[in-house]
Amino acid sequence: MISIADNRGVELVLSQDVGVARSAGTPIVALESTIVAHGLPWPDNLDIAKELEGAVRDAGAVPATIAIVEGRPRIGLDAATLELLAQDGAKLSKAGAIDIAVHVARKTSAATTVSATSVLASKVGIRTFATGGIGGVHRGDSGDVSHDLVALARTPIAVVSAGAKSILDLPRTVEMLETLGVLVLGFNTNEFPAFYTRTSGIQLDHRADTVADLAAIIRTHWALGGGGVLVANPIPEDAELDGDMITANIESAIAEANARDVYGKRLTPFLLARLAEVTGGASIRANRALAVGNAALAGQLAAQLGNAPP
Ligand code: PSU
Ligand code: MN
Repeated sequence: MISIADNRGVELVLSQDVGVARSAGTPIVALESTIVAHGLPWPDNLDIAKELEGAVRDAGAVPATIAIVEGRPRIGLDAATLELLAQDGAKLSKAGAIDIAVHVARKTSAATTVSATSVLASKVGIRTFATGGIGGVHRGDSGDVSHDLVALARTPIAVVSAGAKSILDLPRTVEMLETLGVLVLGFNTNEFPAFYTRTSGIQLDHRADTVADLAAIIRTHWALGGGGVLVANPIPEDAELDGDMITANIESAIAEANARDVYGKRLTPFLLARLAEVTGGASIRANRALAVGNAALAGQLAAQLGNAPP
């Protein structure tokens, strides 16, 4: 492990692989740990975490799964730490960008969401990040809007995502991305993908059909001082779920969350677990396929964007 301090003195720990890649200029792709700890059940979560890292490697980039371990932000995890995170996931805290300081100061551990992962990745010069689906505006009028959106707006990183989880209010999520100034690029699609399905009926302003076109736009966006970019990559066709089936199950899962008064950080993991149960694991298979697709695309994109200079 290689320990570095950022310019304000917060210690960040790079895995050997990531440290070498950073010095050599090999492209690095960040991966989040909340999807492993809280988004998917053991032991599938460990298999999927490894598969995501493999998909990044196959594309010629180096994966950096990010988490906070005993107060130290870790950029790239060794096999034993990844396994622990997957196995003890349910007991672990879920940290958004807002929560990082609490864990660092108190030397506690947490899985990192899209917001926390983006912020930490960006601190070490990583420009590309693959996830399943970002957080967004929750349905109903609870006022629950994931910090992922605000953090993305502020952080110059390209996040490859299968749209946003369809448990959310997708039209409001897309509007909020625009309000905050997050550039959304559909990859081979005109529509914002709905995680388990390729389409949502929501038209996007911009579409790119090649990785080179994506990279050219993203580089220009950053040259103009822009922040986060969301690359919306639909689930592969052969893994897509039936829209009516998943919509009905999502609605019943949300009704159950409301009846049991589940809200805040616990809401997303609760809904994902409920969906896995009622679909007999189909939602997990879909989640896996889309996340692996995103990791592969992020690997190719990182090869063109490179890392920020160390
Ligand atoms: N994508 C998935 N599964 C997940 C998540 C994303 O396929 O579990 C996680 C991400 O870490 C995302 C978080 O940042 O859910 C959003 O949580 P919240 O809605 O509480 O902000
Ligand atoms: Mn929330």
